[in-house]
Amino acid sequence: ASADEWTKRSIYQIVTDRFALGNGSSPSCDTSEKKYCGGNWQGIISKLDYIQSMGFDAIWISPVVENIDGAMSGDKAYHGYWTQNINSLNANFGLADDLISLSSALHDRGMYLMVDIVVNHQPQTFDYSLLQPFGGADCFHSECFISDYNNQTNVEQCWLGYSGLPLLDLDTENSTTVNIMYNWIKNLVSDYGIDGLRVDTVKHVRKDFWPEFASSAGVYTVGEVLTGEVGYAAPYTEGLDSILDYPTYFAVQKAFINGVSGDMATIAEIFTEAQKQYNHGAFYVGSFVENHDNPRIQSTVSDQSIVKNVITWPFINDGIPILYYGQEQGYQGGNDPANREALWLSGFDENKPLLAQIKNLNAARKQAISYNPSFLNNPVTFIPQASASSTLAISKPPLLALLTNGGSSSTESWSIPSSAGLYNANETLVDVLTCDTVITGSDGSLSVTTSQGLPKVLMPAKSLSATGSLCSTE
Ligand code: ABC
Ligand code: CA
Repeated sequence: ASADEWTKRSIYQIVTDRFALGNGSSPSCDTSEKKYCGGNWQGIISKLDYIQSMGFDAIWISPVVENIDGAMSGDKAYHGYWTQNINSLNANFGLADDLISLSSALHDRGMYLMVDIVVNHQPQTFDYSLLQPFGGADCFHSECFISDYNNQTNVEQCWLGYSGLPLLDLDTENSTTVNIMYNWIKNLVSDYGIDGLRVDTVKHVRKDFWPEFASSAGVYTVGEVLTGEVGYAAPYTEGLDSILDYPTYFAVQKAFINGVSGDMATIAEIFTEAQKQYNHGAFYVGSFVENHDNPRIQSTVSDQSIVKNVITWPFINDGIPILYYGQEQGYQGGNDPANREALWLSGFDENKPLLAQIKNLNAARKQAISYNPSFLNNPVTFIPQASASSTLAISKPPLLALLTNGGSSSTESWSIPSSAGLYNANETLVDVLTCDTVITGSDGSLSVTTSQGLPKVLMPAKSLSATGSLCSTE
């Protein structure tokens, strides 16, 4: 599927080993052991109802290719990022038929499959011939660990990891190697009916490698460029369709994770830069507030009002929302590996408060897309607020999101002047997270106050369908 087709979607990110088992069992899973816990592709198939009922219509799964079987520094490759052979599959997750079944099960439901892929490196083994098809030291850049993130050649041609856990850096300057990779991705996508790719370690491969990689893939590509700088990330939106929106992720973390001491206005500044500097604006970015490489929000934040505000962000901006599995269950794991808890241990409880909110956010976005034909091409604007350090008003008609980092004991106010031109006089707006209503003033302006620091996502009553699942008026 193309980037434009993906913009309508909402993605649920899965660590395959930690989501569900095909046989329905619930083994214990100690994340600190860094071992396989048993999750597999059949397990995902068995829980597609759970994912779809939250409103997601795409999943992103861990890398699928065969990984080293042994341990590196005592750790196993349960995450899938330690490729041994790009031409075979990771048997811990299933057989080729299982992956094909997952892909068709998704397509039968009108859902998309996004697969994580790694080009940049392979783990070091005692026997180079195990690394297929690149079975020789000369297929890799010579040994040097990345030591200077300000030196782009060092970032591209030296190795990730360290001597105890080295990742051999593929020689992506060699045309034979490069062509193998272009052919591989073309075949992988067609063999398994893949609809999109999450591309790992993009900034560690020269930029001009990516355009032909993306065209060989022929589907939406979203790259991981781990940086807080919009200017550094921007050029990568030329070669791939887009990138995971890490710069805004960091701004969101700073704004909310520090509570009221964080500055909400920074989110608007960084995101506005992203809209300006990225190819296709921010429309094709993957927008997220948690993932498998960073501590979960609730590892440091306990105030549920703040959590609810943070979780709202990916669903109300220009990008494609991505939710990291376990957020809906209120998981609290810290840094890798603690943030990769087994989801089956939650019992897939569908009565959790955050799950209800996520369902509403997905429904609101879908309703906005169908109500306003230009919703997906209309960039969000931030409406200046008097208390800009603790509040944010984000407009993307018919949505207006009001966020705050004040926390559950704060009272916050937003004022939307009539000059913003958003509303008519005396118009009824519905907060789709609670179904409460507010009415605009006689000049079309809007004043809203909340007492518990909760987020609001307002939609004009006229934009909601009378019978839909979202605060139906009948
Ligand atoms: C293993 C163990 C861990 C242990 C670790 C040292 O080794 O499991 O317990 O802590 C996979 C596995 C990991 C595993 C690694 C290493 O492999 O998932 O569990 O960790 O073998 C991608 C994937 C990631 C994956 C790999 C490797 C790469 O998403 O899951 O890890 O295939 C760099 C890369 C980035 C990579 C990330 C882990 O490391 O660029 O692609 N992720 C700075 C640098 C970044 C750097 C980041 C973290 O630090 O600029 O390049 O990411 O080291 C901002 C700045 C940024 C700065 C951030 C932190 O702050 O602007 O520049 O990032 O403000
Ligand atoms: Ca490299």
